[in-house]
Amino acid sequence: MSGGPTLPQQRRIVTEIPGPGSRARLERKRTHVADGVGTVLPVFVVEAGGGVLVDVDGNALIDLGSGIAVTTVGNAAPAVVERVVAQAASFTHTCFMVTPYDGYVDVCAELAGLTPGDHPKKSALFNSGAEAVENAVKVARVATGRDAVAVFDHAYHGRTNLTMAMTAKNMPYKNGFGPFAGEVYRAPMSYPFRDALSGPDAAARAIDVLEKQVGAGNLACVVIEPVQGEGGFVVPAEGFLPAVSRWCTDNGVLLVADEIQTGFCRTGDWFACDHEGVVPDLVTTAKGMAGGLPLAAVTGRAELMDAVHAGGLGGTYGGNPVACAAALGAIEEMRSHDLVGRARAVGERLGARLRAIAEEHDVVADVRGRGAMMAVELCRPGTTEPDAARTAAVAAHCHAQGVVTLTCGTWGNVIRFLPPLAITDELLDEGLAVVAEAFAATA
Ligand code: PLZ
Repeated sequence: MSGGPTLPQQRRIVTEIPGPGSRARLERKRTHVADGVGTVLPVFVVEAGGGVLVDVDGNALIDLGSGIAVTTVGNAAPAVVERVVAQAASFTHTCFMVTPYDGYVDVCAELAGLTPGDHPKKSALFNSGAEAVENAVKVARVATGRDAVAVFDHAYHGRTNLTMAMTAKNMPYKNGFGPFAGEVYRAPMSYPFRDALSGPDAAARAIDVLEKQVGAGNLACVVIEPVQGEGGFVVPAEGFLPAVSRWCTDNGVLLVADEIQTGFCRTGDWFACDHEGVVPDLVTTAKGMAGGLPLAAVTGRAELMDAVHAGGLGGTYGGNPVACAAALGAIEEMRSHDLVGRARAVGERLGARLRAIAEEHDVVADVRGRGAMMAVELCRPGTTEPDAARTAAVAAHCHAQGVVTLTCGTWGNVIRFLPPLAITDELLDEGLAVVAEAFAATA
């Protein structure tokens, strides 16, 4: 068995989904895995490559979710596999805080070059997105000497205690898990479909809340996803991010861009902030950066990153050598296959198909996104009333037909598309044909 791009890039359904092999394993999962850990589509995967997942029953599924925006370079991408195998064979761990190695420093050097802005930058590496966000807040608090953290409606920043406080949605992320970390304040987001405000007007509304309810002088940082992920692929109106950024600069508040979902080519730029030329003080990255291995980073202005005392940042596994090798492989794939350009092309294809679906089905109230990060929001026709039931039905139909789609949104009424950028046009078209069929079948 071998995954990677040698795997035939075709959908093949040979049993019902999930098939008998997956159903038997699901029983085992119920016995041994905590019920709190859910699964979107319970087929057990045995190999994967490019834009295809193969399950234990021999079904080949089209992946339009990239394991939540992770396998941007494709599953089991050659440069990732090659470097991971070589690194694992030479050494798997030393702990960078004990005895360092090149891979960690190489990743930090890449991050300095790739993230927005050409000022001197430094990075620290971690295991997960949530951990990166936590550390960005730590850096911002030490660098500014202030406590308060501003986040936005619909935000998602993780599941740890501080990041739960920063995440907006109660179910399933926060319910019963409090008390949450203090000094986290929420401002209204620019959400053009729902507020019809211009970017500058939405920024003025958010800034007014922060000035009146928190006070600029108390704020260490404003943390924002430049395009929101879990919250519903909300793209702020043009001018919103630049205005928030300017206000931060004028008030000594650090702007932290959470690019964990948007970063590394996903939106058709290296980073979503690049689209409007916004240069954040700190950037958090994870997901797509390392082609499937757990790696995350905080990258920021050198003087801010260096405000933290020696030993103040770290962790046993942060910047693990195998994960760093994977990141260097993933970045190599992004460059050699021009995945920034590919994300734009995938976005055009996706956008055209989704707009065609919207023409035919008035339950689709909004089509939005950027690059290979596109979504449809479903509402009761002619209203902005969320239709989560129809959303779930469309997704379930896609799953039964072997197309992995993900939902998101505060009201659970958004279907998001974030295919691996290694997906072929044919496979993408076939996946989207199934999505169109799903809208018709659930009408
Ligand atoms: N910030 C913008 O998208 C992770 C979460 C899935 P971790 N999003 C997927 C789930 O249900 O747990 C995410 C993100 C943004 C932070 C995170 C957190 O990243 O690597 O999951 O901790």
